[in-house]
Amino acid sequence: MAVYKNYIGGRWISSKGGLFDSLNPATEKSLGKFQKSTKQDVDNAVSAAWKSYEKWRDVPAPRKGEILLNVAQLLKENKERLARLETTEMGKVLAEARGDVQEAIDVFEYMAGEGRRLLGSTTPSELPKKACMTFRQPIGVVGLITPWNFPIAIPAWKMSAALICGNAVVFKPSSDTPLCAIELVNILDAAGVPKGAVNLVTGSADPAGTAIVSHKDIRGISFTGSRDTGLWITRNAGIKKVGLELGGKNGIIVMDDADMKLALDGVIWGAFGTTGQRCTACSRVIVHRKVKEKFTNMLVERAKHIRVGDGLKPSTDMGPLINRAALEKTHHYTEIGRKEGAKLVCGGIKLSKKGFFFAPTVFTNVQAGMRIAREEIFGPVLSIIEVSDLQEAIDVMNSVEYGLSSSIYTQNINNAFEAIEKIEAGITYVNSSTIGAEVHLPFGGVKQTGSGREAGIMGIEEFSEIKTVYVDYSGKLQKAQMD
Ligand code: UN1
Repeated sequence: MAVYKNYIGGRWISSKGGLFDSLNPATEKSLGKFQKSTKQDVDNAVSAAWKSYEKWRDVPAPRKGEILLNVAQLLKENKERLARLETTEMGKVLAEARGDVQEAIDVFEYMAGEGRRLLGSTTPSELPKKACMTFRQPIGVVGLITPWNFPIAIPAWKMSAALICGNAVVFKPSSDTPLCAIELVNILDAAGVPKGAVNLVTGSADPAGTAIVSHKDIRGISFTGSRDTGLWITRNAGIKKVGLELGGKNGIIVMDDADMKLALDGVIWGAFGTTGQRCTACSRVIVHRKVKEKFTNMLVERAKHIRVGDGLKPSTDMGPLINRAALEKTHHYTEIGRKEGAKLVCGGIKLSKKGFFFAPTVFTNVQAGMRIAREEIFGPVLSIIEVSDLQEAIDVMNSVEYGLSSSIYTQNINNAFEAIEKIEAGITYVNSSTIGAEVHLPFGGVKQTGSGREAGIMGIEEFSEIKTVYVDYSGKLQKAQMD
């Protein structure tokens, strides 16, 4: 059995904390042993990162961009291999795993271009012969804590932005997908990212994640994961620059004037793509009462025919859940839904195979206040909620504590713009599903979904500090607000 190590200061190093396994969720077979990193490992990674930072910071940003472009190129050359590995470790179907690697390629290309921008601004002074401007500067050493559901793309969003801004990184991936992280770090190394600029420590939230969050020499944290962990981070990070991308309870509104077939495709993809394990997954369909019955029938018919299995098989539409705990949690929520009085019309069962397979599940007669309609399940469970008009649909959409993605299917432009204006979410799609974010646009949410935006130009904001500069060339003391 292969044993994989941490990558600290450009060397592969064992931890004294012991080992853990990463399992293929479709077969429950181990893919290898990984380091259970300790606080000492994190300390070592932070020291190595600071050492490297001193040099990396001073590399001209366009040159940094060339290295990021090399990363994109190597990801392209390894796309198929990485996608297969990702399906094996994370479970998503191969076509989606390819998409995940493509998203990483896209963001490294985008951020490479940022190397020739990283724009500051200039503005006039209130005084003569005085220039006012801003420059972007790195934060320093940043901690990146990433989830398993996009095990290549999400680390890539964070790393590409962190590196182009001149930061050095301590990277802790989810314990469910350490092998994808190792592969990504290998590619960064081969592309010419200097030793120590990216340091990898594998292992669990406690002690490795905790040590990163509370580390006095880490100046920024970027985290994607659960709301509870996000809350813990806000309480324990101290005064650091923190970006959080937490949960979602994303809805799709289907109006009575919607193109039903198009809406159906969007709902199926949003709810059951990645086995419902996206922050952006659709877990609520908010449907106009005039079309509710028709739409429900169409939906159940499609959901029943989704082929669940190993994501490597071309015949599979939906892969397994990530682990046994996720399987139990999803099952538990279907029990909660039943007890709350929702009507189970499809699925609701664990599939009797090896691996963490759960049937695509649909509930009707769901009330907006029920737990299955409010809490993030992160599995293939969809709730159908009936409404009478657009206003009620928007109220239901906004009744949850999260606000990441949202969508409306309608042929009426007034409905569309009303929804864009009134839905409380970081992302609204019109006539498209809740998933499908592109890397050059901001990504993130409102309310309990978190703070900050990733990707695009906003990703640069997250990983840089602004230096304000005044240059007085008058040759005398000029006093702002007084002269
Ligand atoms: C996530 O689920 O955390 O739009 C990220 C999408 C993907 C990114 C999802 N491009 O669903």
